[in-house]
Amino acid sequence: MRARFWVSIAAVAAIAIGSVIGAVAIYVKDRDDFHRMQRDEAARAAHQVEAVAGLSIGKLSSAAAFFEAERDLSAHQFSVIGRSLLSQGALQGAAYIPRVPASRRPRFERLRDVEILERAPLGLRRAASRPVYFPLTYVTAVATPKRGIGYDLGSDPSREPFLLRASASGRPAATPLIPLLLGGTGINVYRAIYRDGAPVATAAKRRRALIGYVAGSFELGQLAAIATGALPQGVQAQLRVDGEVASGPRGELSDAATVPLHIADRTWLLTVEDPGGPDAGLPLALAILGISLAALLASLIVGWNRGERMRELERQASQDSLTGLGNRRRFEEDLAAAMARSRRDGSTGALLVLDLDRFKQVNDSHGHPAGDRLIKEVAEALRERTRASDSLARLGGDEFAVILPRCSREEARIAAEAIAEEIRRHHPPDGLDPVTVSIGVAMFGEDPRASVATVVSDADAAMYAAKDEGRDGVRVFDPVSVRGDGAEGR
Ligand code: GH3
Ligand code: MG
Repeated sequence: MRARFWVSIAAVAAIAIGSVIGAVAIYVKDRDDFHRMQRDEAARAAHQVEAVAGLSIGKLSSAAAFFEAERDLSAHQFSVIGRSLLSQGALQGAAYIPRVPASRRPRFERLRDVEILERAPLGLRRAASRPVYFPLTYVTAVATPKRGIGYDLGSDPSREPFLLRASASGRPAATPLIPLLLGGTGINVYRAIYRDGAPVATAAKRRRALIGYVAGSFELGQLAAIATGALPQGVQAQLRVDGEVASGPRGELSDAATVPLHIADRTWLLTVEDPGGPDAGLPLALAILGISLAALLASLIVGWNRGERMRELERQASQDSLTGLGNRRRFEEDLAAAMARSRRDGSTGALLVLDLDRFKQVNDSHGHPAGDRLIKEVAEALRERTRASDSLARLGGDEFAVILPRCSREEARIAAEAIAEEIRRHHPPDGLDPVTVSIGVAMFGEDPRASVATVVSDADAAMYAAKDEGRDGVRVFDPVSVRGDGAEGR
């Protein structure tokens, strides 16, 4: 029973552990799927930003090529190509500065919405004083008369190193985040312009061939909007550059995907946090269900085991361990119950008390274990000779009791004779001699005042009478005769 109990508990534990493992496996798979999806979302958004920025940097190259060819263009050709670049968005503005003696004022052409003044502003003078042209950003004053203010990017210490980097490398160079001249925060990307056809294979050659720069600017808000626009609704995007959060929520995003984002020669980081997250509901429900089921089964098994143990203890407490028959306690309960039943239905029953004859001799001659075996054989013979409704008990030593409910005095006598005959004829194995038995019979149900004790004592008296009569016989107690001497003959 213990083994069965522990096997059941192990099975229940396996259910609980299995459901938890299953739940964890489902959750891990969900989480992996979610992270893959989130990484894909981040990569898509980063590519979108790179594509848009790449397009603008490509336009810078077109503008650079335009300026490289400047020397070979007439004012008219300059104007036609310049307008075309303007309409494509590759240029915000262009000014044709013919090579004229320094004493003569340069002539400006007004293109699109950039106000270019006829009078040389501060920026131009600076530019003219350099060996190369630096981009000039112009803003128009609102006051009348409108005066433009030129700003020479090369004069700005936060921009100049990147202009120099672009010219030295021959590739577009991006600034870190800076305040943009036209408002907001963002980055500038510079591209060097080299004299048309000049050798640019080495840094020294590039320095000699340099004639100027083109610049593009990217407003941070627009970059962030491109990334956000490429993401599903509700997904948060954070842009980092140089270790700082440039846009999006501050601080670390939890359970987020981060991908690199390249703009010119600078790498940004795009971190994306999808609020969806892996679905923990199903795995949680599975784990709870499994554990609840296991807990329920465990409590049932423990309860059932306790019941089994109680029944086993009860059985042991009322059973004779050698023969498996009822013991004296059980016998007294059975007799009381049988007497109560016979009082209820007005029937009579009989108690048979049996004692083996000269049993001591068996022990003495063949040893105690042989005596034990004989006691078991007698118990077996009693079982064979009685009905299922009869109660059998071993009262101790070589003494047994049989309760026969609903039987008359005569029927009791016949049953006792049959038992005596069965034992008499029984040939035990192991070379033991057959034994005989003395049986005393007492009726109950005839005298309503009789108690368990008096019926037992009546049967005992009858049994002792049988012993006195020479053993191997049945005596039925006769209540009419004097107690103690009341056993009548067979
Ligand atoms: P009598 O005919 O007068 O009954 O003689 P007896 O030898 O059977 O004597 P009695 O019934 O008084 O004694 C029964 C003996 O049974 C006493 C004891 O040595 C023996 N005995 C009691 N319990 C056990 C037991 O569990 N196993 C064995 N082998 N012998 C037992
Ligand atoms: Mg005896």
